[in-house]
Formats: sequence, structure tokens, C-alpha cells
Amino acid sequence: MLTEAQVTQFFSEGYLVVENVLPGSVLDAVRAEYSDLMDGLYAGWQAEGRVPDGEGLDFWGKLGASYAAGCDWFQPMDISLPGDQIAPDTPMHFGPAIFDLVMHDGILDLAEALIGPELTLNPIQHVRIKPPSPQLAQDETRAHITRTDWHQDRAVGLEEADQTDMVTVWVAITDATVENGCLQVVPGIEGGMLPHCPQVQTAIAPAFLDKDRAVPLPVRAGGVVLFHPLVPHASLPNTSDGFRWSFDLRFSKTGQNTGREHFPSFVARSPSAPENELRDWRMWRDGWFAARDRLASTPHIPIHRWASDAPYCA
Ligand SMILES: O=C(O)CCC(=O)C(=O)O
Ligand SMILES: [Fe+2]
Repeated sequence: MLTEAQVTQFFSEGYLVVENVLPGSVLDAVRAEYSDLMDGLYAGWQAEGRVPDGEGLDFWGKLGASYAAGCDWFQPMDISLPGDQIAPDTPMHFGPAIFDLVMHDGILDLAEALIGPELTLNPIQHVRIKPPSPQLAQDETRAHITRTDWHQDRAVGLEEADQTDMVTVWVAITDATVENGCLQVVPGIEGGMLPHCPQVQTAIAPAFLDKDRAVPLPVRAGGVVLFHPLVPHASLPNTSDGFRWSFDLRFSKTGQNTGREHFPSFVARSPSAPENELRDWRMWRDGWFAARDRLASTPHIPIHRWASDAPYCA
């Protein structure tokens, strides 16, 4: 749980770093699940002649070799649908180990300390496995693969969720360091919602942020960074020679708009109605599969409200 001083810091500075939230066993199970997933993807690409022989390559080696070959592992490893171009067979990953991480009491206790005990798992959630910068393609701009531009998480959802209680829980699977692209924050939430521009990524309009005040947030594997939805944050580039791996999750107060209502949300904790709690990873997966079926055959629903022709974007 959090101390009163930590809760106060969260609501004034907009962020908190908490070390040692997840036990090594939870992290190891996630690493093993993703390693199996990578083995399966790699074997498929090898059978198609798209990647070199994977014999002798570990998880990181396979990630690097398949990225270099132009084979996309991001979407098959993500715990979400993409924002657009949803097809009936768009790949995603849901499994028992990542479910145990998402629903771990250590994580839910932190969310409860900040927004109360009735917790819904918000569907805005991603895996980010970031290769070292020299391995990145010149034109790589995806925030899940390369550095993340400055934004507020409130701005990543739709207006309907602007007045809600939400917290971002960013979970380090590898140590996150200044060298390998940890998060950075401009402390404070008093500026309210800042204008964003949908440019390369959806980012805060430059004139509205004093980047000189940025503070890096290194955290060890198994620790988390908590963000208030209004705190401006970004990630540093990965200048190390290893990958940087994290998951970012969001929890909302149950019953409130999630900001992305066309994606599925689930009750994660409910002292008032425990029978509503999601207990089985297969139901989590099946909820996403049902959303995929529905969205693949309906017109695209935008996930952001920002327009690139706004005057502050020029
Ligand atoms: O991991 C990153 O690069 C960015 C994460 C982020 O923006 C978030 O968790 O809200
Ligand atoms: Fe964010």
C-alpha cells in the first residue's frame, strides 16, 4: 500500500515510483510465456523463409532478427487491439501469466490507494518491448517500439472520460534506466489538459510544455511508475545495447467512462460485488476476441479527439 505522503505526492506532482511491487516469480512466468510466444511466431516466419534459422537465438535474439527482417511481433504480443485497421484475425496476446501480473494484488492495492477499491481494468493497455536505438529502422515512429513523445494519458482517451478517476500503472519487466529509455515526467498537474497534436505520435503542442523541468524515472524490474492522467510524460530513447520491456495498465473507478468504450473493460476488484470480478484469463481473452469480431465489421471509431490543423499545431 502507499503512505499518506506518497498519496499526497501523487495528487500534487502527478507521479510516484514504487519499487518491488511484483515478486520475481510473477515476472519469470511472464518472461516464459512471452518466450514461448516468440518461439511460435519465429517458427512460423522461419517456415515462410522470412527470418534466418533461429537455432541458438534466445528471446532477445529472435526479437532482433525478426524486427530486422520486417516481421512484426508488436501486435501479436500486445494486450490490446490496435487503434485502427482491426481485422477478424488481428493478433493479440492474452495468457495466464500476463493475467496474473495485471491482476496481482500488489498492483491492485496501489490503484485502490489512489482511486478507491472498486476497480475496473481500463482497456488502454500495452506491452512495450523497445530495441536498442541502433537496431531501429530509420522510419520507426511507433511509441510501443521507439521513444514515446510527450503526452498526458487523459489525452489518449476520448472526452467522455475527462472527469473520471483513473491511474496509469507502468510495470518494468526489465530494469528501466536512463540509458535504456526509462520514463521521464514534467512534475505537476495544475496545468490541466494541455493541447495535443496528432503528428508523428499524439504529442503535447510544443509551446505548452517546459521540457527543461523533465525528471527521469528509473525503476528496477518488478517496480512500477504510477501516473495521474494529467501529468505530462514521455520516454527517453533506448541508447543501451539491450531491450527495454514494460507493460502499461490503467485502472478506472468502476462505472465511469474508460475513454475507449468500444474496447472491453473488466471489473478487477470489487468489495461490493465480488462476483463481478474477472477471475479467469480466458474470459479476459474472449472479451477482447468478441470486441475484435464486432469492430472488424463496423466503421472505424477514432481513439483521439485532436486535430492536426489546430493553430497550436502549426
Ligand atoms: O513506456 C513508454 O514508453 C510510455 C508509457 C506511457 O506513456 C504510459 O504508460 O502511459
Ligand atoms: Fe502515457
